[in-house]
Amino acid sequence: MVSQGLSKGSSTVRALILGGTSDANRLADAAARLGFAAIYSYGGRTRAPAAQVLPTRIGGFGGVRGLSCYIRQQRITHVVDATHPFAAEISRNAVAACAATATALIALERAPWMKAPSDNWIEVADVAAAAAALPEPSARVFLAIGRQHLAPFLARPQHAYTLRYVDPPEGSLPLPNAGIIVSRGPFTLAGDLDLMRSRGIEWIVARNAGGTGARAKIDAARELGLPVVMIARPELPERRRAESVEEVLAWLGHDARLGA
Ligand code: 3Y8
Ligand code: NAP
Repeated sequence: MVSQGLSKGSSTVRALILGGTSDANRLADAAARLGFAAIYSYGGRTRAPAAQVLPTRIGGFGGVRGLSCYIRQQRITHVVDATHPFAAEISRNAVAACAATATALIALERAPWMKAPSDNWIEVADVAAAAAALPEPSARVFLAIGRQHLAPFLARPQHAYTLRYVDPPEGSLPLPNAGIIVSRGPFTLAGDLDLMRSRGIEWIVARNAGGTGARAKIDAARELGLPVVMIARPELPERRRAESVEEVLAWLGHDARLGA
């Protein structure tokens, strides 16, 4: 069910939560419990996103201008960017739209995963560099970066790829030699160990998402002694940041109690 209006709550705070992550979901549940007036926003990337306790909107806003209009029309007082660290465009738009409308903004941003001494990571700047980092000889590669940014791997057709999608694939396979697992996270260590063993995985490609929902493959790779090509996060503009739901709630609650 998608509704347009914000949930009822303190008149001081009217929050827009840019979601799509486990952290955003935890924040939304807490905000609903605490009675903040808030609305949850998905970009509309998946067919059936997880239902939220908060009223929810799905789809783009129409760039910075569209987001600015939305903020004004809905009388949003606080924007929480709880999107994924690689969702760079919406995050940049949120910085610009909040500046244009003088709206308070905070990012709920989980810390990146840090390489442990026993990890075998090849750290690269982006997806193209990740494709270039794979070995020349044919290998069995777990390409755990979804479905949107696979084109660079067309230049490395010699590998046997295992992909993991949220929704069933439509149309032809994106790579000549690819098997697709349809599974939405959060994932488990046992599940990812089983996936890698049963498919004889030799390499893993991952984004440095941080958080817990996607880290099972990193722990599984360590346990199996497999190399991980780790893609660094995109640069984002300066903005206020929090690493915990509690910090964001305090930021919202502080304004709510003392008046914005
Ligand atoms: C639509 C909402 C929850 C939230 C779950 C987190 C964890 C599981 C791990 C792997 C890596 C990947 C991908 C991933 C993870 C969580 C979290 C996270 C990575 C959903 C969701 C939406 C999306 C969008 C989707 C992308 C894709 C990326 C799959 C819902 C399930 C690979 C990121 O088909 C597509 O177009 C999918 C697109 C952006 C990246 C890509 O390029 O394909 N996430 N993921 C959100 C929206 O519309 O606004 O459907 O319920 C949310 C989650 N995905 O329920 O606890 O919090 O990070 N998401 C990556 O890390 O590279 C999977 O397979 O190991
Ligand atoms: P993106 O590239 O940063 O954004 C592209 C466009 O999609 C944005 O400009 C905006 O359209 C729309 N959009 C994205 N997220 C939105 C949201 N939460 N609410 C409303 N509109 C949104 O985004 P992405 O990387 O495709 O990620 C899309 C969603 O998936 C986000 O919710 C993100 O949290 C989630 N997610 C992404 C990843 C990942 O690896 N990128 C991983 C896990 C979850 P307009 O310009 O029209 O406003």
